[in-house]
Amino acid sequence: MLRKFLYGSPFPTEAVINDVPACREALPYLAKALQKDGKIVFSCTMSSDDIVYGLGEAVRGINKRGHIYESFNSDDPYHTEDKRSLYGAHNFLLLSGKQTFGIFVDCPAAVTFDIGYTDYDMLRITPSVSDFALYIIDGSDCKDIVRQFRHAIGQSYIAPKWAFGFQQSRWSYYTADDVRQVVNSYRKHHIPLEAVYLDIDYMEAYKDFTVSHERFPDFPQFVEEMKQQQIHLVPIIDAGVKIEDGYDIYEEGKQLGYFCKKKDGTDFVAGVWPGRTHFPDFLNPQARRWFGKKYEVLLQDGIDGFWNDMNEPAMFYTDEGIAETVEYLQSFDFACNDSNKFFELSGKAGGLANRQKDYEAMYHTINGQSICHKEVHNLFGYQMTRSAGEAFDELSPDKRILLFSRSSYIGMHRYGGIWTGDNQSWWSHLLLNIKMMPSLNMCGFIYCGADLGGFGTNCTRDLLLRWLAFGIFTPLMRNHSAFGTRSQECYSFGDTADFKGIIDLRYRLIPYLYSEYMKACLNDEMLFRPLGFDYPDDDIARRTEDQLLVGESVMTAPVYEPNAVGRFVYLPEDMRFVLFRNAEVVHSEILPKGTHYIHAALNEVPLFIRMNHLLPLCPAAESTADLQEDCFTLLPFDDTKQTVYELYTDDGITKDYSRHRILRLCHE
Ligand code: MIG
Repeated sequence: MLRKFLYGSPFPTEAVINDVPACREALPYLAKALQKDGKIVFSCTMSSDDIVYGLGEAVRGINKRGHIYESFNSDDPYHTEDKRSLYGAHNFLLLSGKQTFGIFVDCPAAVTFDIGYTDYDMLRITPSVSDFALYIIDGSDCKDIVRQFRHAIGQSYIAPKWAFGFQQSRWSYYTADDVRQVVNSYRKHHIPLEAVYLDIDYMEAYKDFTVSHERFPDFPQFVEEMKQQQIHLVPIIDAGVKIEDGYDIYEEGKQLGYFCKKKDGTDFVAGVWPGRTHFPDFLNPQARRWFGKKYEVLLQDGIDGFWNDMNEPAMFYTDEGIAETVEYLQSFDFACNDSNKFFELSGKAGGLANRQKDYEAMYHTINGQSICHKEVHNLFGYQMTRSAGEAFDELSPDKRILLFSRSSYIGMHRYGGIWTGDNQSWWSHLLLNIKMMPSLNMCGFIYCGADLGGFGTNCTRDLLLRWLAFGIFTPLMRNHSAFGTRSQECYSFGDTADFKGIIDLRYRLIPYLYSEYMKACLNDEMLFRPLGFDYPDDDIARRTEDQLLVGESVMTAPVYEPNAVGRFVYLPEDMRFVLFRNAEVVHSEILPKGTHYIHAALNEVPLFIRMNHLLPLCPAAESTADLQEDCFTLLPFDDTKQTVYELYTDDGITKDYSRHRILRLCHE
């Protein structure tokens, strides 16, 4: 049962698709009070055993207890455990324990979640504004509550099947020849590759929907050339539109009044990669439609995938911010002998980016009404991605287009997936990637993944191998790294056989992964689940955060520490331990419920097959187009017994999901 409680008159976020009537009953579970500052605070006592799941893209564990989070979409490339905000606002919590229920705070402005941070046994939720909706979801268990929530927010975006192939990215492959070289290297070593990403430097002066003729002469021809090699090119689209006379997007947006404004009605200006830009007013339906149509030029060039970046929106600077800083510098007493003053000075320049003051100075125009950006901040990336997603429904009604975004809000999951932004080449971020996946799935984000190998700082061979060994399970399996970091492609670390072995295994798993992915999208389920969701009565399972269930048949227990030769794994029931090397089974045995140390070398991938379940594998291939899905190897939990797996298949590209088939794969 899902109940909606209304406070004030909230901005329609369209996170929930049906018009749920507001409930007049007393609010269950939570106490409501007014804080001294006038903000409403909802609170409840948690028993020591309660686990709090949720918040989607956020730091720390699967159990969110012990920290304070703030939903305020932020471009912050340091995802350390002290952070309160990342790029998304996913305000869904699920308390599991003495009382089990879900909470969704549908508020487009900042919301604070104090989850046992101030007091370990208190949950306190404080929206920064007084207009919002609060949903309370009751159900029989965690899975049921998530299913109901997901039903309310609508079906998750469905990616094309080719987007389950291995993808390579870097900031940046500057020229067509750079891209060719990446493709040739992968093909030469027979490491599967499906897509190469174009980061900001493919554009002409960072102008959206342009392609540099100098670096990519005859772009449509190049897209075709790549297509011949079964490679998809995926260009980035940034939120800011360069201010430049003669640039059509700028000229049109300005003329039509489709850019965000300042209080005085002039167009708001912020500096991002192109220099000074305007932000399209994605919250305005007409502007959204207008911008979405712009993707058409790239679709016409043969492009069938996009990633939307910088849509928190990120701002490097504004003229107002610079003016303030200059004024500060001019009045600064450089002769002073006060170290605190000098700390303040060094903070000033860094403080130019993403200033609260700038978010407060920006305005949206919706149905002729002006709304301060700060009140609706968390919707910006959502509405940018919706703009593209809705345009694709018109421009490409039959064929699925790959689309994912950096910033998001619940509701955006209907239009695209997400990647988790600028992580680092740290072992702790591999673990963070593992822990984030089920939280994202709870909020409807199923097509997602992290930058494998880590975005910032330099990756090492062992870290990349271990990260890929987890990445083979994530729908978006993309290696991406930042400007200035060492090469991170799978052929950049000497012998490539180990990389090939792991990525080959990914391709062998694709039929299963795609099948489980589609079931999760179509039936409002989670592809990645914490163990506690399936084994709610097992206290150890409920506290295990470094192992995940992937679909119905598999449990993964990735190695995420340097120099490890294996790891301890907790089995909540008897399971079959299968170890792969070079994408082949090298060890397979049933292990009893309990804790085991399993060995897994750098070039090996362990996985576990659940009791009475079956894992189908197809032969390895270098591209999804070449997958042979008619000769499966069936790995059952118990090979002496009959086991069935129902494999969902469809053509992987059209949008008519009713034309799917269910193959009954039976081991006997
Ligand atoms: O300010 O386009 O998260 O994936 O490579 C950095 C350059 C802008 C941030 C994205 C990252 C991308 C980078 N972008």
